[in-house]
Amino acid sequence: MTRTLTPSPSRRGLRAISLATLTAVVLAGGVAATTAQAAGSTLQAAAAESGRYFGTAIAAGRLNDSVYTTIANREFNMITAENEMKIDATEPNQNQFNYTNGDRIVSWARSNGKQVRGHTLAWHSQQPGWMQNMSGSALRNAMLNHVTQVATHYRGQIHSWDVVNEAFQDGSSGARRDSNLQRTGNDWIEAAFRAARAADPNAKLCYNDYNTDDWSHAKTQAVYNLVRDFKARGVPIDCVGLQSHFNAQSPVPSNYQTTISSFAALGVDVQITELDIEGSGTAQADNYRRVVQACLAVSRCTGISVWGVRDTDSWRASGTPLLFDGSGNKKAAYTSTLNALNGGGTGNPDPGTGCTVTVSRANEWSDRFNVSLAVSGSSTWRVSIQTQGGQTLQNSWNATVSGTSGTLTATPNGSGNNFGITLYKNGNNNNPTATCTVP
Ligand code: 9MR
Repeated sequence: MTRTLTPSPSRRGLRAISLATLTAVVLAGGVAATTAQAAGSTLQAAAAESGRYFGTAIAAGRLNDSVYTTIANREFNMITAENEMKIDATEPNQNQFNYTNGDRIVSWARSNGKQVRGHTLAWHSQQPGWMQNMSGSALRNAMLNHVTQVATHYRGQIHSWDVVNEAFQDGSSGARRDSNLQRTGNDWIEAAFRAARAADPNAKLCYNDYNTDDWSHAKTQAVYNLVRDFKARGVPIDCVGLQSHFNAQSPVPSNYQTTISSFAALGVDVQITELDIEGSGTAQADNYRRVVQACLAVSRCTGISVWGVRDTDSWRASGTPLLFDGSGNKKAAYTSTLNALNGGGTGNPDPGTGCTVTVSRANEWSDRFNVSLAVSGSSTWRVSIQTQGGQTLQNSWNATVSGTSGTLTATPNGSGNNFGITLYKNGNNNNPTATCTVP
Protein backbone atom coordinates (compact mmCIF):
# COMPACT_ATOMS: atom_id res chain seq x y z
CA MET A 1 0.00 0.00 0.00
CA THR A 2 1.28 3.45 -0.78
CA ARG A 3 0.36 6.58 1.10
CA THR A 4 0.90 10.09 -0.10
CA LEU A 5 1.77 12.52 2.63
CA THR A 6 0.31 15.96 2.25
CA PRO A 7 2.64 18.56 3.71
CA SER A 8 1.08 20.05 6.80
CA PRO A 9 0.13 23.71 6.53
CA SER A 10 0.30 23.88 10.32
CA ARG A 11 2.88 26.03 12.06
CA ARG A 12 2.94 23.34 14.69
CA GLY A 13 4.42 20.89 12.24
CA LEU A 14 3.82 17.15 12.16
CA ARG A 15 1.90 15.56 14.93
CA ALA A 16 1.59 12.06 16.16
CA ILE A 17 -0.52 9.66 14.18
CA SER A 18 -3.98 9.37 15.67
CA LEU A 19 -5.36 6.09 16.92
CA ALA A 20 -8.11 6.26 14.30
CA THR A 21 -5.62 6.63 11.48
CA LEU A 22 -3.39 3.96 12.95
CA THR A 23 -6.28 1.54 13.14
CA ALA A 24 -7.34 2.30 9.60
CA VAL A 25 -3.86 1.80 8.22
CA VAL A 26 -3.30 -1.42 10.16
CA LEU A 27 -6.62 -2.81 9.05
CA ALA A 28 -5.69 -2.03 5.49
CA GLY A 29 -2.54 -4.07 5.96
CA GLY A 30 -0.16 -1.14 5.61
CA VAL A 31 2.76 0.01 7.69
CA ALA A 32 1.89 2.88 9.91
CA ALA A 33 4.99 3.47 11.91
CA THR A 34 6.47 6.33 9.93
CA THR A 35 3.21 7.96 8.86
CA ALA A 36 2.55 11.41 10.24
CA GLN A 37 -0.87 12.98 10.61
CA ALA A 38 -1.57 16.18 8.73
CA ALA A 39 -3.20 19.12 10.49
CA GLY A 40 -6.82 18.62 11.43
CA SER A 41 -8.88 18.39 8.27
CA THR A 42 -12.23 19.08 9.94
CA LEU A 43 -13.21 21.79 12.40
CA GLN A 44 -13.63 19.33 15.25
CA ALA A 45 -10.28 17.64 14.58
CA ALA A 46 -8.46 20.94 14.29
CA ALA A 47 -10.01 22.28 17.50
CA ALA A 48 -9.20 19.05 19.31
CA GLU A 49 -5.50 19.59 18.66
CA SER A 50 -5.57 22.20 21.39
CA GLY A 51 -8.08 20.36 23.56
CA ARG A 52 -11.02 22.48 22.43
CA TYR A 53 -14.35 21.54 20.91
CA PHE A 54 -16.03 22.98 17.82
CA GLY A 55 -19.81 22.88 17.84
CA THR A 56 -22.97 23.92 16.10
CA ALA A 57 -26.63 24.50 16.84
CA ILE A 58 -28.85 21.75 15.45
CA ALA A 59 -32.54 21.90 14.64
CA ALA A 60 -34.48 18.66 15.20
CA GLY A 61 -36.56 19.37 12.11
CA ARG A 62 -33.46 19.11 9.90
CA LEU A 63 -32.21 15.75 11.16
CA ASN A 64 -33.82 14.07 8.14
CA ASP A 65 -31.75 16.19 5.73
CA SER A 66 -28.73 14.09 4.87
CA VAL A 67 -26.67 16.98 3.46
CA TYR A 68 -27.17 18.72 6.80
CA THR A 69 -26.42 15.71 9.00
CA THR A 70 -23.40 14.70 6.91
CA ILE A 71 -21.78 18.10 7.41
CA ALA A 72 -22.78 18.27 11.07
CA ASN A 73 -21.46 14.81 11.81
CA ARG A 74 -18.18 15.38 9.99
CA GLU A 75 -17.29 18.86 11.26
CA PHE A 76 -18.68 19.31 14.78
CA ASN A 77 -18.35 17.53 18.12
CA MET A 78 -20.50 19.75 20.37
CA ILE A 79 -24.21 20.09 19.69
CA THR A 80 -26.64 22.73 20.96
CA ALA A 81 -30.38 22.35 20.44
CA GLU A 82 -31.31 25.57 18.63
CA ASN A 83 -34.82 25.72 20.14
CA GLU A 84 -35.76 22.28 21.45
CA MET A 85 -34.63 22.62 25.07
CA LYS A 86 -36.09 26.08 25.62
CA ILE A 87 -38.81 26.57 28.22
CA ASP A 88 -41.72 26.71 25.76
CA ALA A 89 -40.54 23.47 24.14
CA THR A 90 -39.87 21.46 27.30
CA GLU A 91 -42.75 22.60 29.57
CA PRO A 92 -45.60 23.65 27.25
CA ASN A 93 -48.10 23.25 30.09
CA GLN A 94 -47.14 23.73 33.70
CA ASN A 95 -45.71 20.50 35.09
CA GLN A 96 -46.21 18.67 31.79
CA PHE A 97 -42.81 18.14 30.30
CA ASN A 98 -42.14 17.31 26.67
CA TYR A 99 -38.66 16.12 25.82
CA THR A 100 -39.40 14.59 22.42
CA ASN A 101 -37.40 16.94 20.23
CA GLY A 102 -34.70 17.66 22.81
CA ASP A 103 -34.19 13.93 23.20
CA ARG A 104 -33.96 13.46 19.41
CA ILE A 105 -31.08 15.91 19.29
CA VAL A 106 -29.31 14.47 22.33
CA SER A 107 -29.64 10.95 20.99
CA TRP A 108 -28.39 11.96 17.52
CA ALA A 109 -25.45 13.73 19.13
CA ARG A 110 -24.51 10.99 21.56
CA SER A 111 -24.94 8.16 19.09
CA ASN A 112 -22.47 10.02 16.87
CA GLY A 113 -19.99 10.48 19.71
CA LYS A 114 -20.69 14.16 20.31
CA GLN A 115 -21.23 16.18 23.45
CA VAL A 116 -24.21 18.44 24.12
CA ARG A 117 -24.61 22.00 25.35
CA GLY A 118 -27.93 22.60 27.05
CA HIS A 119 -29.78 25.78 26.02
CA THR A 120 -31.47 27.22 28.08
CA LEU A 121 -33.06 26.75 31.52
CA ALA A 122 -34.15 30.26 32.52
CA TRP A 123 -34.84 33.10 30.08
CA HIS A 124 -37.23 36.02 29.74
CA SER A 125 -37.99 34.95 26.15
CA GLN A 126 -39.69 31.90 24.66
CA GLN A 127 -41.62 31.29 27.84
CA PRO A 128 -44.80 29.24 27.44
CA GLY A 129 -48.00 31.23 27.87
CA TRP A 130 -48.68 29.92 31.37
CA MET A 131 -45.31 31.20 32.58
CA GLN A 132 -45.63 34.58 30.87
CA ASN A 133 -48.73 35.15 32.95
CA MET A 134 -47.10 34.35 36.28
CA SER A 135 -45.34 36.58 38.79
CA GLY A 136 -43.97 36.68 42.31
CA SER A 137 -43.25 33.58 44.33
CA ALA A 138 -45.44 31.40 42.10
CA LEU A 139 -43.24 32.29 39.12
CA ARG A 140 -40.03 31.90 41.15
CA ASN A 141 -41.10 28.41 42.24
CA ALA A 142 -42.22 27.48 38.72
CA MET A 143 -38.88 28.64 37.32
CA LEU A 144 -36.92 26.65 39.93
CA ASN A 145 -39.08 23.59 39.30
CA HIS A 146 -38.43 23.94 35.57
CA VAL A 147 -34.66 24.17 36.11
CA THR A 148 -34.73 21.16 38.42
CA GLN A 149 -36.91 18.97 36.21
CA VAL A 150 -35.14 19.66 32.92
CA ALA A 151 -31.63 19.48 34.34
CA THR A 152 -32.57 16.22 36.09
CA HIS A 153 -34.02 14.74 32.90
CA TYR A 154 -30.76 15.43 31.05
CA ARG A 155 -28.47 14.78 34.03
CA GLY A 156 -25.19 13.20 32.99
CA GLN A 157 -25.70 13.97 29.30
CA ILE A 158 -24.90 17.68 29.22
CA HIS A 159 -21.39 19.12 28.93
CA SER A 160 -22.52 22.67 29.80
CA TRP A 161 -25.86 24.30 30.54
CA ASP A 162 -26.80 27.85 29.66
CA VAL A 163 -28.53 28.15 33.02
CA VAL A 164 -29.57 31.77 32.55
CA ASN A 165 -29.73 33.53 29.19
CA GLU A 166 -29.72 37.26 28.37
CA ALA A 167 -30.53 38.74 31.77
CA PHE A 168 -28.93 42.17 31.22
CA GLN A 169 -30.09 45.23 29.32
CA ASP A 170 -28.39 46.55 26.22
CA GLY A 171 -27.08 50.10 26.24
CA SER A 172 -25.14 52.05 28.80
CA SER A 173 -27.06 51.27 31.99
CA GLY A 174 -25.39 48.00 32.95
CA ALA A 175 -28.69 47.13 34.63
CA ARG A 176 -30.60 43.89 34.71
CA ARG A 177 -33.18 43.47 31.96
CA ASP A 178 -36.70 44.02 33.22
CA SER A 179 -38.69 40.78 32.99
CA ASN A 180 -41.17 38.78 34.99
CA LEU A 181 -38.25 36.71 36.29
CA GLN A 182 -36.27 39.80 37.32
CA ARG A 183 -39.32 41.12 39.16
CA THR A 184 -39.29 37.99 41.37
CA GLY A 185 -36.16 39.44 42.99
CA ASN A 186 -32.57 40.18 42.03
CA ASP A 187 -31.42 36.80 43.36
CA TRP A 188 -33.32 34.85 40.68
CA ILE A 189 -30.13 34.21 38.71
CA GLU A 190 -28.20 32.70 41.59
CA ALA A 191 -31.27 30.70 42.64
CA ALA A 192 -31.40 29.20 39.14
CA PHE A 193 -27.68 28.32 39.27
CA ARG A 194 -28.02 26.63 42.67
CA ALA A 195 -30.99 24.58 41.45
CA ALA A 196 -29.08 23.53 38.33
CA ARG A 197 -26.05 22.46 40.35
CA ALA A 198 -28.21 20.36 42.65
CA ALA A 199 -29.94 18.67 39.70
CA ASP A 200 -26.84 17.93 37.59
CA PRO A 201 -23.63 18.32 39.60
CA ASN A 202 -21.37 17.34 36.68
CA ALA A 203 -22.59 19.79 34.06
CA LYS A 204 -20.70 23.04 33.72
CA LEU A 205 -23.04 25.91 34.52
CA CYS A 206 -22.82 28.96 32.24
CA TYR A 207 -24.25 32.45 32.11
CA ASN A 208 -24.89 33.22 28.40
CA ASP A 209 -25.52 36.59 26.70
CA TYR A 210 -25.08 38.68 23.53
CA ASN A 211 -23.49 42.12 23.14
CA THR A 212 -21.02 41.09 25.82
CA ASP A 213 -18.08 40.75 23.43
CA ASP A 214 -16.75 44.31 23.61
CA TRP A 215 -14.86 44.81 26.86
CA SER A 216 -15.74 48.51 27.00
CA HIS A 217 -19.52 47.95 26.85
CA ALA A 218 -21.50 48.49 30.04
CA LYS A 219 -23.31 45.19 29.49
CA THR A 220 -20.00 43.29 29.34
CA GLN A 221 -18.88 44.95 32.56
CA ALA A 222 -22.19 44.15 34.23
CA VAL A 223 -21.87 40.45 33.39
CA TYR A 224 -18.24 40.54 34.53
CA ASN A 225 -19.33 42.00 37.87
CA LEU A 226 -22.04 39.35 38.23
CA VAL A 227 -19.54 36.54 37.66
CA ARG A 228 -16.99 38.13 39.97
CA ASP A 229 -19.64 38.44 42.68
CA PHE A 230 -20.78 34.82 42.20
CA LYS A 231 -17.20 33.56 42.45
CA ALA A 232 -16.61 35.68 45.57
CA ARG A 233 -19.76 34.41 47.29
CA GLY A 234 -19.49 30.78 46.19
CA VAL A 235 -22.54 30.80 43.92
CA PRO A 236 -21.94 27.85 41.54
CA ILE A 237 -20.84 29.12 38.11
CA ASP A 238 -18.31 27.49 35.81
CA CYS A 239 -18.47 29.31 32.53
CA VAL A 240 -19.50 32.38 30.60
CA GLY A 241 -21.03 32.05 27.15
CA LEU A 242 -20.30 34.83 24.69
CA GLN A 243 -22.99 34.39 22.03
CA SER A 244 -20.98 36.46 19.54
CA HIS A 245 -23.59 37.33 16.93
CA PHE A 246 -21.69 39.79 14.73
CA ASN A 247 -22.69 42.03 11.84
CA ALA A 248 -21.93 45.53 10.54
CA GLN A 249 -23.71 47.17 13.49
CA SER A 250 -22.07 44.84 15.97
CA PRO A 251 -18.64 43.95 14.53
CA VAL A 252 -15.99 41.71 16.08
CA PRO A 253 -14.52 44.17 18.61
CA SER A 254 -10.80 44.93 18.58
CA ASN A 255 -10.70 44.13 22.30
CA TYR A 256 -12.47 40.76 21.98
CA GLN A 257 -9.46 38.83 23.27
CA THR A 258 -9.29 41.15 26.27
CA THR A 259 -12.92 40.33 27.04
CA ILE A 260 -12.22 36.60 26.85
CA SER A 261 -9.04 36.74 28.92
CA SER A 262 -10.62 39.02 31.53
CA PHE A 263 -13.56 36.66 32.11
CA ALA A 264 -11.17 33.71 32.21
CA ALA A 265 -9.10 35.48 34.86
CA LEU A 266 -12.13 35.29 37.16
CA GLY A 267 -11.71 31.50 37.21
CA VAL A 268 -14.42 30.49 34.76
CA ASP A 269 -14.25 28.88 31.33
CA VAL A 270 -15.27 31.01 28.39
CA GLN A 271 -17.25 29.41 25.58
CA ILE A 272 -18.17 31.13 22.32
CA THR A 273 -21.69 29.79 22.12
CA GLU A 274 -23.64 31.12 19.12
CA LEU A 275 -21.07 32.48 16.70
CA ASP A 276 -22.26 33.86 13.41
CA ILE A 277 -20.82 36.76 11.41
CA GLU A 278 -22.81 38.37 8.63
CA GLY A 279 -20.92 39.06 5.41
CA SER A 280 -19.15 37.21 2.65
CA GLY A 281 -15.78 36.54 1.07
CA THR A 282 -12.51 37.70 2.50
CA ALA A 283 -13.94 40.15 5.00
CA GLN A 284 -16.12 37.49 6.60
CA ALA A 285 -13.27 34.97 6.50
CA ASP A 286 -10.99 37.44 8.22
CA ASN A 287 -13.52 38.05 10.99
CA TYR A 288 -13.90 34.33 11.66
CA ARG A 289 -10.12 34.04 11.82
CA ARG A 290 -9.96 36.83 14.39
CA VAL A 291 -12.57 35.16 16.59
CA VAL A 292 -10.79 31.81 16.49
CA GLN A 293 -7.41 33.37 17.20
CA ALA A 294 -8.77 35.31 20.15
CA CYS A 295 -10.18 32.13 21.67
CA LEU A 296 -7.03 30.11 21.03
CA ALA A 297 -4.93 32.77 22.75
CA VAL A 298 -6.73 32.17 26.06
CA SER A 299 -6.33 28.72 27.58
CA ARG A 300 -9.68 28.88 29.38
CA CYS A 301 -11.53 29.63 26.14
CA THR A 302 -12.47 25.99 25.76
CA GLY A 303 -14.67 25.83 22.68
CA ILE A 304 -16.50 27.58 19.89
CA SER A 305 -19.99 26.82 18.56
CA VAL A 306 -21.51 28.36 15.45
CA TRP A 307 -25.25 29.03 15.37
CA GLY A 308 -26.21 26.68 12.56
CA VAL A 309 -24.68 24.61 9.77
CA ARG A 310 -25.45 26.26 6.39
CA ASP A 311 -26.35 29.88 5.66
CA THR A 312 -29.86 28.74 4.83
CA ASP A 313 -30.22 27.15 8.29
CA SER A 314 -29.47 30.44 10.05
CA TRP A 315 -31.96 32.51 12.05
CA ARG A 316 -30.72 35.38 9.88
CA ALA A 317 -30.19 33.56 6.60
CA SER A 318 -30.16 36.75 4.51
CA GLY A 319 -26.90 37.78 6.22
CA THR A 320 -25.18 34.54 5.08
CA PRO A 321 -23.39 34.39 8.44
CA LEU A 322 -22.22 30.75 8.63
CA LEU A 323 -19.41 28.53 7.34
CA PHE A 324 -21.27 26.55 4.64
CA ASP A 325 -23.40 27.92 1.82
CA GLY A 326 -26.95 26.78 1.17
CA SER A 327 -25.72 23.85 -0.91
CA GLY A 328 -23.37 22.70 1.82
CA ASN A 329 -20.19 23.98 0.15
CA LYS A 330 -17.36 25.22 2.36
CA LYS A 331 -17.08 29.00 2.26
CA ALA A 332 -13.92 31.11 2.54
CA ALA A 333 -14.93 31.60 6.17
CA TYR A 334 -14.72 27.82 6.68
CA THR A 335 -11.19 27.70 5.34
CA SER A 336 -9.97 30.61 7.43
CA THR A 337 -11.59 29.08 10.53
CA LEU A 338 -9.95 25.72 9.89
CA ASN A 339 -6.58 27.32 9.19
CA ALA A 340 -6.78 29.42 12.33
CA LEU A 341 -7.64 26.34 14.41
CA ASN A 342 -4.66 24.53 12.89
CA GLY A 343 -2.34 27.46 13.37
CA GLY A 344 -2.49 27.57 17.13
CA GLY A 345 -2.91 31.16 18.15
CA THR A 346 -1.10 31.32 21.45
CA GLY A 347 -0.19 34.85 22.26
CA ASN A 348 -1.81 36.43 19.26
CA PRO A 349 -2.50 40.04 20.07
CA ASP A 350 -5.80 41.72 19.36
CA PRO A 351 -5.71 42.27 15.58
CA GLY A 352 -4.91 45.83 14.67
CA THR A 353 -3.57 46.84 18.05
CA GLY A 354 -0.46 44.71 18.49
CA CYS A 355 -1.08 43.90 22.15
CA THR A 356 -3.73 42.71 24.57
CA VAL A 357 -4.35 43.74 28.14
CA THR A 358 -6.15 41.61 30.72
CA VAL A 359 -7.80 43.41 33.64
CA SER A 360 -8.39 41.59 36.92
CA ARG A 361 -9.74 42.80 40.19
CA ALA A 362 -7.44 42.19 43.17
CA ASN A 363 -7.44 43.29 46.84
CA GLU A 364 -10.29 45.40 48.04
CA TRP A 365 -10.82 47.75 50.99
CA SER A 366 -13.85 49.79 51.89
CA ASP A 367 -12.55 52.92 50.18
CA ARG A 368 -10.31 51.53 47.41
CA PHE A 369 -9.33 48.45 45.40
CA ASN A 370 -6.42 47.08 43.42
CA VAL A 371 -6.50 46.18 39.75
CA SER A 372 -3.89 43.91 38.14
CA LEU A 373 -3.17 44.44 34.46
CA ALA A 374 -1.25 42.00 32.27
CA VAL A 375 -0.08 42.88 28.77
CA SER A 376 0.67 40.24 26.15
CA GLY A 377 1.76 40.41 22.54
CA SER A 378 4.44 43.08 22.79
CA SER A 379 7.07 44.39 25.21
CA THR A 380 6.42 47.98 24.18
CA TRP A 381 2.90 49.13 24.86
CA ARG A 382 0.59 51.89 25.97
CA VAL A 383 -2.40 50.94 28.07
CA SER A 384 -5.29 53.34 28.30
CA ILE A 385 -7.31 52.79 31.50
CA GLN A 386 -10.81 54.24 31.70
CA THR A 387 -11.78 54.69 35.37
CA GLN A 388 -15.44 54.73 36.40
CA GLY A 389 -17.41 57.61 37.88
CA GLY A 390 -15.37 59.64 40.36
CA GLN A 391 -12.62 57.07 40.88
CA THR A 392 -9.11 58.44 41.41
CA LEU A 393 -5.66 56.89 41.27
CA GLN A 394 -4.02 56.31 44.66
CA ASN A 395 -1.02 54.25 43.68
CA SER A 396 0.60 52.23 40.91
CA TRP A 397 3.43 49.73 40.54
CA ASN A 398 5.58 48.19 37.80
CA ALA A 399 4.55 50.79 35.20
CA THR A 400 4.60 54.54 34.70
CA VAL A 401 1.03 55.74 35.11
CA SER A 402 -0.07 59.27 34.24
CA GLY A 403 -3.38 60.93 35.05
CA THR A 404 -5.38 60.71 38.27
CA SER A 405 -8.99 60.36 37.13
CA GLY A 406 -10.90 59.75 33.92
CA THR A 407 -8.46 58.15 31.48
CA LEU A 408 -5.10 57.00 32.87
CA THR A 409 -2.19 56.08 30.62
CA ALA A 410 0.32 53.38 31.54
CA THR A 411 3.64 52.66 29.83
CA PRO A 412 6.47 50.23 30.71
CA ASN A 413 9.00 51.28 33.37
CA GLY A 414 11.35 48.35 32.89
CA SER A 415 9.46 45.98 35.23
CA GLY A 416 7.92 43.84 32.52
CA ASN A 417 4.36 43.40 31.35
CA ASN A 418 2.46 42.95 34.64
CA PHE A 419 1.53 46.03 36.57
CA GLY A 420 -1.12 47.31 38.92
CA ILE A 421 -3.00 50.29 40.21
CA THR A 422 -4.98 51.20 43.31
CA LEU A 423 -8.14 53.22 42.71
CA TYR A 424 -10.13 55.14 45.31
CA LYS A 425 -13.77 54.20 44.76
CA ASN A 426 -15.25 57.61 45.65
CA GLY A 427 -18.64 55.94 45.56
CA ASN A 428 -18.12 53.85 42.41
CA ASN A 429 -17.10 50.22 42.86
CA ASN A 430 -17.10 49.25 39.16
CA ASN A 431 -13.98 48.02 37.38
CA PRO A 432 -12.05 50.21 35.02
CA THR A 433 -11.76 49.12 31.42
CA ALA A 434 -8.47 49.07 29.54
CA THR A 435 -7.21 48.90 25.98
CA CYS A 436 -3.69 48.27 24.71
CA THR A 437 -1.85 49.69 21.71
CA VAL A 438 1.75 49.41 20.54
CA PRO A 439 3.00 52.98 20.15
O1 9MR B 1 -32.01 30.61 16.32
C1 9MR B 1 -33.14 30.69 17.16
C2 9MR B 1 -34.39 30.92 16.34
O2 9MR B 1 -34.68 29.77 15.57
C3 9MR B 1 -35.57 31.24 17.25
O3 9MR B 1 -36.68 31.60 16.48
C4 9MR B 1 -35.19 32.35 18.20
C5 9MR B 1 -36.32 32.61 19.16
O4 9MR B 1 -35.99 33.41 20.21
O5 9MR B 1 -34.04 31.98 18.95
C6 9MR B 1 -32.94 31.82 18.13
O6 9MR B 1 -31.79 31.55 18.93
C7 9MR B 1 -31.41 32.58 19.84
C8 9MR B 1 -30.83 31.91 21.05
O7 9MR B 1 -31.75 31.01 21.61
C9 9MR B 1 -30.41 32.92 22.10
N1 9MR B 1 -29.53 33.91 21.54
C10 9MR B 1 -29.97 34.55 20.32
C11 9MR B 1 -30.32 33.49 19.28
C12 9MR B 1 -30.67 34.15 17.95
O8 9MR B 1 -31.82 34.92 18.06
